[in-house]
Amino acid sequence: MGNDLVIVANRLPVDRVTLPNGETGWRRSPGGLVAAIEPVMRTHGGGVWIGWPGGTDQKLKPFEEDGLALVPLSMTQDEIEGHYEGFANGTLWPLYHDLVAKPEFHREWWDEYVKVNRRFAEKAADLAAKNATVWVHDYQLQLVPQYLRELRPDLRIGFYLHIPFPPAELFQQLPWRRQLLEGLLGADLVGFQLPGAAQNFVRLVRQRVGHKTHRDLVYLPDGRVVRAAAFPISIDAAGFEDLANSDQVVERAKALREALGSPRTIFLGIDRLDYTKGIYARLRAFGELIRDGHFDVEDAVFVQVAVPSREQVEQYRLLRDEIERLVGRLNGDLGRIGRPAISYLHTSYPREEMAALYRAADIMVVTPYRDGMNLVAKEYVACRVEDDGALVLSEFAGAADELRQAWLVNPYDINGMKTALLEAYQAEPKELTRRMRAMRKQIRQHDVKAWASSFMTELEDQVHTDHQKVVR
Ligand code: GDG
Repeated sequence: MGNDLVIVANRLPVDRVTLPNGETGWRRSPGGLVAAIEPVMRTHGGGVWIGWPGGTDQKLKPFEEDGLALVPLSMTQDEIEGHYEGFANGTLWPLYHDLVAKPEFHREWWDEYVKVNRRFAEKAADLAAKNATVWVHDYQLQLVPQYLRELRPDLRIGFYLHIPFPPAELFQQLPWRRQLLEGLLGADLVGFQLPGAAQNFVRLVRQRVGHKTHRDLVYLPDGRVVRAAAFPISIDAAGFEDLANSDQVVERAKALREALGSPRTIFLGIDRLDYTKGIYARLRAFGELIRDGHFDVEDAVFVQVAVPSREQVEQYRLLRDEIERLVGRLNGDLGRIGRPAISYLHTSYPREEMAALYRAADIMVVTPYRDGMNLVAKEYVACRVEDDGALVLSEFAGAADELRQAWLVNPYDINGMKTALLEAYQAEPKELTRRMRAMRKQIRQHDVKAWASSFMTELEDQVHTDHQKVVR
């Protein structure tokens, strides 16, 4: 007995909610990952998902939610601080995002990271059937493939990194660089958002671990072959389109415009409040356009949704203060009574409200300094069912590789961003339609289901190839 498919991710795909009777219940988390993986689980006869449920509750038993079999893996307070807030979000996150913030290296964080990765691997080893497939997700769990391979050499193991994988010059700084590379090499297939990331990985393996490599393949001394390749993640495009077309969302989008005072143009930003997302610089650029007299608050407003994130981490608290100071200053300098230049919301919203915001906004502004993909940009495009609206997108988001018809910007170049914002503001409807049509086609053809199934197909083929090699 056991499961033919095991998903291992830092978080379970559910959020804890308090029910009206005071008891704890669960609600499916928003976000595409679970929607993408569910069909894959179904074709594998169910499968099981291992993840941290949040909090330090030690007593949670495996449970089922919405037909998904979930196995909670609890963490102690020390593990949360060392593994999650520490090594994952204080070391790896800034390092993998081009040093946008300074990564901290602490040996005790690393020890917790190792411990937690080992526990995830042991749990997956317990739950997987003979020759089962295990799909491990993201930077919090890069050692799991290796530990799992040691415990269960029969498994086929896939790993997918949702964030960028940095060039050797940056990765090299990590005191534990070799261990992390060896951790990933436990997988048969290592997936990245972009081809450049896969190349970075293969190059580092050659340089730092000394294995032979050829193109996207790594040859291990024991005869195993590991493949590194790009699988750009996407969204449930049809789902967003249907949502955007629903009466409720159409009505809500109208109401939002009116609530904002029916300006000619609504600019929109929606991001986790994270220093990689470039929120501060984009608001500055917008403020300067008003100050320079290109438009005023009657013509244009900026709605910025900043979704609370990692609030226990010091750098995130500082960032929040900086952004909120800037918003206060811009509204004080540029706003009028009943007309703030920036409508700033530090909160998260249900999916319907997100879709209504996407529908209401004329210009979506996505300006990360570095982003694995950025799904918000793709969701905006999917919701533009009238083929209008403009996307201003950072060249340094993975999404820029596919959404070539966006106004692409370098987020470090404030003047360049101002020019792009202004061009989008002044663009003719025909131009907007031409660009949006092309982007919508791309998103429709490359949705999240295609992403998940191409990863699974490659994973199965990869193991098959190894097997033939051994037989030969
Ligand atoms: C990481 C990588 C990569 C946000 N606020 C609300 C809400 N969201 C949803 C969005 C979108 C998702 O969260 C955010 O995804 P992003 O891709 O924009 O950014 P990260 O959170 O940094 O994600 C990233 C991604 O993983 C996937 O591989 O693209 O590069 O950094 O789907 O819609 N959803 C709801 N309410 C909110 O308030 N319902």
